[in-house]
Amino acid sequence: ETNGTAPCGALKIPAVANPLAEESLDIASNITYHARYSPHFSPLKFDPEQAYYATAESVRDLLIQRWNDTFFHFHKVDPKQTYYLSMEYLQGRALTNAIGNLGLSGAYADALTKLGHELEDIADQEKDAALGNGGLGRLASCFLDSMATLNLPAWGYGLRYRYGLFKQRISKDGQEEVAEDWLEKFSPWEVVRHDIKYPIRFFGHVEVSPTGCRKWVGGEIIYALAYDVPIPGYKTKNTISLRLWEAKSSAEDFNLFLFNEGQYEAAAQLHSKAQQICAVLYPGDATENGKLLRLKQQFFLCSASLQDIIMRFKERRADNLSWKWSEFPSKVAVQLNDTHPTLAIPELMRLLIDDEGLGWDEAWDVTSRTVAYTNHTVLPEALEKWSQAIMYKLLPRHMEIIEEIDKRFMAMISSTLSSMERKLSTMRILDNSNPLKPVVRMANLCVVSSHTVNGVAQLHSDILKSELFADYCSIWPTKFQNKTNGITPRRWIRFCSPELSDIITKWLKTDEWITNLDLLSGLRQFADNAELHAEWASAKMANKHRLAQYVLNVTGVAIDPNSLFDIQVKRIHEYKRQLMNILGTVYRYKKLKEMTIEERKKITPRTVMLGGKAFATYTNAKRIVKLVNDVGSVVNDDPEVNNYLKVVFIPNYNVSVAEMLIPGSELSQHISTAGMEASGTSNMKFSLNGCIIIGTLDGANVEIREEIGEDNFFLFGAKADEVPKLRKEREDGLFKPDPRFEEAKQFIRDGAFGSYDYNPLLDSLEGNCGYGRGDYFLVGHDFPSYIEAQSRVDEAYK
Ligand code: HBZ
Repeated sequence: ETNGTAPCGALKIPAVANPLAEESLDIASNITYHARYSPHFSPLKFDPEQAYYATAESVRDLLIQRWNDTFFHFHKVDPKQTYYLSMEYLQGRALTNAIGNLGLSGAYADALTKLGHELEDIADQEKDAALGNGGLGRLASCFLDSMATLNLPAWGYGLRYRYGLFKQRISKDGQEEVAEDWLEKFSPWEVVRHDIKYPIRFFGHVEVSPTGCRKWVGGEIIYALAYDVPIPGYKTKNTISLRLWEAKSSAEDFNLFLFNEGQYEAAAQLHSKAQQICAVLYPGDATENGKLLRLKQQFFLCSASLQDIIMRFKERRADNLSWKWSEFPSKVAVQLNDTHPTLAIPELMRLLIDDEGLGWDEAWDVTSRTVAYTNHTVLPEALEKWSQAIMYKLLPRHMEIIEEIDKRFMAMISSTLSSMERKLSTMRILDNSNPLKPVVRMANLCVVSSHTVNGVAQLHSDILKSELFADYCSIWPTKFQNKTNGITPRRWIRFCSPELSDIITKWLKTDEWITNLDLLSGLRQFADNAELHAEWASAKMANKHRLAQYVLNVTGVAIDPNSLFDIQVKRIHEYKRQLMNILGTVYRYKKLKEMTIEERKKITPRTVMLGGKAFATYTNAKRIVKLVNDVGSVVNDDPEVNNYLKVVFIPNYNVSVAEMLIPGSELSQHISTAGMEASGTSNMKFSLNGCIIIGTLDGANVEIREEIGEDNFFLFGAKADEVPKLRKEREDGLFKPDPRFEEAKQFIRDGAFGSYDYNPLLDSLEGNCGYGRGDYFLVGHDFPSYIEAQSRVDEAYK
């Protein structure tokens, strides 16, 4: 079924116009079949929930054949496989995506109508699979869709967290976190593979044989069991796998004797330890226990995935007795999604040396030609460092291997470079500068061991080369690359905004743009076409109405679809500067209050929407969430101005909520301190949906601005290369705040939005507070140019 082979063995599988035609399958009867004969619920019920599960199962039937065909095809062809190792996948919902990728949206909608349901209501029943925090996790999921669509032989590996990212509830006290039970009933998209199970060791010690071979023994063994999720490509049969590991203890570890003695907890000790491993995404790591658990999770992912990868590599050469380990890097690419799966490096070395009997040099050659690392942050506090003491305890053999890598690396740079002494201390993998708490620098281990290191936008990759990894770049200049992030156009326009997509397809006279966004530039020739403008405006208005209804449902606030819809949605972080947005909104509110009725009538009405989750222990982020809600309560209830301004906090921002918000957006805010947002990906989603950007020259904003043109990007704020000087000036007491900035802060301090004490939050923008470095994120510096850019937006919108 293939018609040629692309580089790396990527396969061209011809698109099937109507896959159902060949299968002559009756969708409605297949759904009914599942409702009847896959009885997950009491019989004879077909309400939306049951209809969802039956529909999903009928879609899964269609995917299974493609999935098996894909597996066997690649098994036979044996191309180089890409393995994406990620602690996070923010998959969101799967039903609409799968049906859309199969080209069956219309057929399923019709079938469900026959059965008395609407596809949209049924799709709404699905819980988001939120096995990730934010951009990094969503990037992993977008990559899976794109790799499947590009017919690439790729696999994703991750963990099957019992509880994913928390559900955010908003009360009068601000954000509350509630466990999100995404598996409460079950997920119809996962298939447990009872035959795919690997032992994972923790703790124990290293034994040395008389011949000098080292072996890791003892400790505890937990099993990794595979759960596979099919990832269908768009308009192709290629259906790849996301393999999520679940932790299990073996029956032998259940102590029947103790249980019968009434010692129930002791009897099931290992069972409960296994359950902890995949219990939650990102367990709090403030305590030693929390750190140990997070490290266990990371190793669990790495060890299980590498054992699986090696098994597959061997399986594919079962008929060839003369294969060599040196071929491994030409058949296997392991991409590390940030440093979280760094332990894949020492684990691959251990498996090759201790289990497969390779020598150090051969194992190092294989490992360093196989592994590549993507960096997603330059924030020093986000660069992982693991205590050597914890590592010795949990992974004694890996710690030995890391020490050896560090030793050899030091020897290499000492012999090749002069006067490296000063840099050695920052380039080393082991950081022993604090003898009480020696640590392993995971990013350094990744850089030293990977063949390629990439940043996620041009500016970010440049900063990696000139700052964070500058010393390494001087010895390995070609190791560092840029790979600007991307998003899947299927989920982020085709399926979430079918109206706009149909218009684009109509004018371009092809839907090829859905797999090749370069073709969108073909719309330029119609830039002045009034008919296109009218169609576009009507699609946008329909999406705004849908969004307004959603906002009313979840917040009780009625918003006006004729106002400018201004949206900032992303994780709440001081560097992303939601605080600047809300201060600007407070300033706008104050000015509106001071205006006469006649003056107000000239104002562009605006609805400011903010959404995002704050990490549970991030105090200032939680204060920002509360402030936005408090400002909203006052502004929305103020009859003098609420025709001109509404402020809404969108609760529980997640992938499905984004799919609702983005199509209805007109202005989106990407306003991080320059140099701090590695890329951003929602900026791409908003732009794709015809939304204008207000933003700084940061991350992928820079490249987006080049693509969409300066007139579609309201630029403000300091440039990345000015930031250090501005911080220094602040430290030296040379910064003079703009009176508008002072006015907005003072209005809040005076209690305009209630009695909650916002002084600690506002103090972080002054003096030497916040990060101990006084307005480290330069809100005060950028505020005046931000306000002015917002005024330009108001004028342009008119
Ligand atoms: O990765 C984000 C970056 O902030 C964003 O700029 C970029 O577009 C995106 C994809 O490249 N980073 C994250 O989302 N990071 C995390 O979620 C994270 C999770 C666990 C950590 C540290 C960071 O320990």
